[in-house]
Amino acid sequence: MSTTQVAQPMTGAEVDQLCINTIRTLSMDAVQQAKSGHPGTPMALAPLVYTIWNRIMRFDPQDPIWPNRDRFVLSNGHASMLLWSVLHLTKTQAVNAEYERLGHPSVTLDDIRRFRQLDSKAPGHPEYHWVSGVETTTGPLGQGVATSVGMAIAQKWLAARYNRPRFEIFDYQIYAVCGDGCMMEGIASEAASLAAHLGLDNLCWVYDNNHITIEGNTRITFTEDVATRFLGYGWNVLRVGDANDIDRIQSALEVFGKTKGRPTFLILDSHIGYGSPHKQDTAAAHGEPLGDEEVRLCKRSYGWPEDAKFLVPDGVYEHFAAGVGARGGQARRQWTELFAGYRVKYPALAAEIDQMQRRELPAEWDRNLPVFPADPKGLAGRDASGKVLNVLAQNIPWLLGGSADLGPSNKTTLTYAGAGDFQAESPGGKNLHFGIRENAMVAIVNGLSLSKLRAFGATFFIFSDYARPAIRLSALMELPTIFVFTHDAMGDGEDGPTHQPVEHLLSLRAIPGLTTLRPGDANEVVEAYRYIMQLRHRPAVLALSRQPLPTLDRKRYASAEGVAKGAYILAEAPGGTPEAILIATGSELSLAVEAHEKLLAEGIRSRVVSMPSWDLFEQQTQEYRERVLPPSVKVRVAVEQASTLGWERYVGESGRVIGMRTFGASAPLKELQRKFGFEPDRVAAVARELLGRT
Ligand SMILES: Cc1ncc(C[n+]2csc(CCOP(=O)(O)OP(=O)(O)O)c2C)c(N)n1
Ligand SMILES: [Mg+2]
Repeated sequence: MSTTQVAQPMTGAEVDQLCINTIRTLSMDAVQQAKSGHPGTPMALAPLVYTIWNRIMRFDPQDPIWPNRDRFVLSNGHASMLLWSVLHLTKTQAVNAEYERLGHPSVTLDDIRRFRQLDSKAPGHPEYHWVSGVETTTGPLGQGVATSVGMAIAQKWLAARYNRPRFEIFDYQIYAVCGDGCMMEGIASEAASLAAHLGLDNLCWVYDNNHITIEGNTRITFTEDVATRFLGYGWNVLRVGDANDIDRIQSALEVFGKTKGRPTFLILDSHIGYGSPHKQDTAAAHGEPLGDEEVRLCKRSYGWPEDAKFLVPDGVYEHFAAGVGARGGQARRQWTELFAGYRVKYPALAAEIDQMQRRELPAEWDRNLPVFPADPKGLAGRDASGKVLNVLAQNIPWLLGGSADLGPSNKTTLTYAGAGDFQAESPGGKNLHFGIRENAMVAIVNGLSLSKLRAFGATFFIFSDYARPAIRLSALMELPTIFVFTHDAMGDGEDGPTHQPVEHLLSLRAIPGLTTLRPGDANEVVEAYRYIMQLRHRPAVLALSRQPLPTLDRKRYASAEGVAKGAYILAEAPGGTPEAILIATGSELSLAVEAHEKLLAEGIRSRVVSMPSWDLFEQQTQEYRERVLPPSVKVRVAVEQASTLGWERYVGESGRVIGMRTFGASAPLKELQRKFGFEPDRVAAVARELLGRT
């Protein structure tokens, strides 16, 4: 048979099969051409993805960011060819970062031919922000399913706030597909437990139960009873015993659609590498090309032209257009009409939805932000943060979030009247309770953000380690998420080294695109939030103190507005030409100021640079950076209760870093400050020593 001679299908079943086999063969061909990738799972799950997309989902390929679309998450991101195939076959349109439709397809056949190659819109794993129609970046197993829980929470919250009688503005569903890997990852368990607790009946996970992972059959690693586990969480558990039975799959998905009060877990028994005579049901089908000969044999088993490559037979595009295209298009048009009526009746709410979709802030979002008067006793970073968050959350209706069971410690609880708790029976609440689930928390915050809510998550800074994988994805996805991490150094003294971060600042500073801020007093906290809130495509981390920090006298020292530049001259040397520069962040800022005053009294001209954010400072012009840290001033001392690594770039060869080279210890903070040298006298002494004035 030549490539064009596929017989016109006669029956509905035949055309279904033709579409499914197109997904399979595109996937095999792309992997073969790239000489890398994962063919087996797309071959097995093509019927599932076909059924979800073409029979069930309300998704309009013409407008992949229509707010009320159903969401599809491919948590087993290695099977990305499933997504590239279906985005291509549905002719899903491209959208840019400003949410404008570009008038060309998101994934072309050429992209698929160039699967995994530079600049192809068919990369190795699904990448949000790179390919339109991808709802979230996946690849690190477990992240996708956990993120889908955030999407489901978002839908519930949006419905609670915006739906009105006869105006169901938000009623979409979330589908996530996952494999054994996702099921084994702990993050999925955290997320599944919370999803059931919250009764998220808008959420369906389909588990590809193929008994295969990279090292072989799961009998060597994974023998738990997954169904019982999910029943235990409180999910509605369904099973379809044959991944090729699309009618059964459809029925199961329809049961999901009718299930109230709990999420649905559909176990789908499948055969990895389905149709491959030598590789089906083996780990070999997971992550390597099948080989030319095996590809030919697979195509033969599908009744496909054996030598055809990247073939989309006649009728396939049309069938997707008649399925998801027609259904999604109609749903979107109806919604657009509904929303026009809503806009007339509820203009203020409609305006909120518009702003949220564009990641804009409402007018006067920063009104009533506090200004803290000078106070030597001062305020803890976390307390200042709590006050600011409570103001912002009242000004910005769609700002919400919570903590991993540390709300009272993180001071992230929204306490104003009407803030409310998000629970199954109160889905309009703005206080989320993540429980002790830091891993899932951040993925869920990502899911909220992908749904255009402005979301924050909080825990102790030390446990950012548990949250890091999803923070990284947040940066990779360019999401404006907010992470509030308190107890940022040795401030919780007696808790000891298990609770005292050392390497965490450096490790977060190393994540590209993530803005990390460690404000030095209450007014710097305000300015940090002011900066963060205006971010549209970048996540931010706030590292905040547990203990009170003196509120600096901003009449004597520079305004805290300098925070937005990452570093600024807080206290200047008399005459403006310093002999020494003291650089500090967070709780060490007031130490540096005290040391500066001591040096001044001795006639030593020092300058204090407050440096809450390396990342923001690096974004400034060279001129500004050299004004703050003039290259000619070699005597520099940096003070930070964290790993010293990296500070060389600011203190230079002849500077000195007062920081942590070991873990902390369990003792009252004062003793720790003495033991580890975080005292004004020591800072002054180091400066004197470097100046040769001992
Ligand atoms: C967190 C994480 N660990 C490891 C990997 C590497 N990895 C990619 S796929 C895979 C096996 C996944 O098995 P399964 O989910 O059953 O996928 P299947 O082969 O059945 O498609 C592994 C270990 C990963 N992507 N993410
Ligand atoms: Mg598997």
